[in-house]
Amino acid sequence: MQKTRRQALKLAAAGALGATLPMSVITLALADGKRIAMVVKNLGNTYFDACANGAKEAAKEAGGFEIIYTASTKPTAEEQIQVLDALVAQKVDGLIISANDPNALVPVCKKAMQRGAKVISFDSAVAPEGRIMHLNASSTPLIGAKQVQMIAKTLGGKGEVAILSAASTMTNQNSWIEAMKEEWKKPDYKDMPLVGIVYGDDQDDKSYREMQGLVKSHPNLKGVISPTTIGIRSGAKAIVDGGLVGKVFITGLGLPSEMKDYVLKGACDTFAIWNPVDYGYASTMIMIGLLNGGDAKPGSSVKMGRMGETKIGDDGQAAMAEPFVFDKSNVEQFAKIF
Ligand code: RAM
Repeated sequence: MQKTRRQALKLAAAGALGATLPMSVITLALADGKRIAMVVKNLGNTYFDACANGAKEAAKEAGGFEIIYTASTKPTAEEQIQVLDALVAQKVDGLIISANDPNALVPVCKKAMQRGAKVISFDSAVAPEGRIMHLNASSTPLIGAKQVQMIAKTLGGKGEVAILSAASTMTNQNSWIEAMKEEWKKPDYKDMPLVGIVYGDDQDDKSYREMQGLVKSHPNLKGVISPTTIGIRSGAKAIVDGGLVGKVFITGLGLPSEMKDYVLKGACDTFAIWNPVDYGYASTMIMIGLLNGGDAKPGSSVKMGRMGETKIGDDGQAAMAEPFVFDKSNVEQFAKIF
């Protein structure tokens, strides 16, 4: 990169990003090579930190790419659009987005693509008009069904169950909840009714309070499914703090490193997740393929480096791999990894 261009970028970065993004981001953004921004739901979520580690691994393996890992403080569409706008102004080459709202992000994503950037989503999808493709962690029906099956196994198929989700606008949690409801239609679950859905907005304090509220408003509640790593860890904490171990069980999608203690204490019997490092890696490898001149059309296959290949469906979506299930027998081993 020319020195003058670097200096211009430095000024633009300081003006456009200085208020929103941490200093390290600005430094990385000024390095040579194509710049890929991984824009996640919000900062301070260890799940996304692991995804970013995978993204950096992919960039290093491919060579010639820089990763800008960033997000807003709060997981809202409004703040996320500001972060994206700043990155578009800074002319990043690629955007890998986990959306706080599928539709609200479309205009800024379209603007990025009109200016020549490649845009894909992972984790929580942007609506089709706003991205080239979306990479799901795993099959949506499978993730939904698995979570209902896990709580049914813990409860022996009997008792009231509620869902503690992230924000009501988040694409991934909403599609998993739809898939859970499909599974719930089976006669196996006739004695295990779904009694409520609440939203913790992927904030620890709100998720904790929503969990306490569920227990209060449903005195016969036996189980909670939380399809978010923030929700499940906060819900599990509320079970332990509230002396509810053995009375109420939580399951869902969690990180072994954050759920280990709650599994050992008995607040959670079993939970699931895919490897977030692999997920960030796979998404970045797809972006690198696009930046190297490849395409990602429905019906074609895209390469994900050491994660193999995946076929894109007619809806412009593909999936990475199967989720893993954790319990007492393996949680400690995986807690060392993610
Ligand atoms: C939280 C976020 C993320 C989701 C995981 C399972 O970290 O909501 O989007 O995929 O949970």
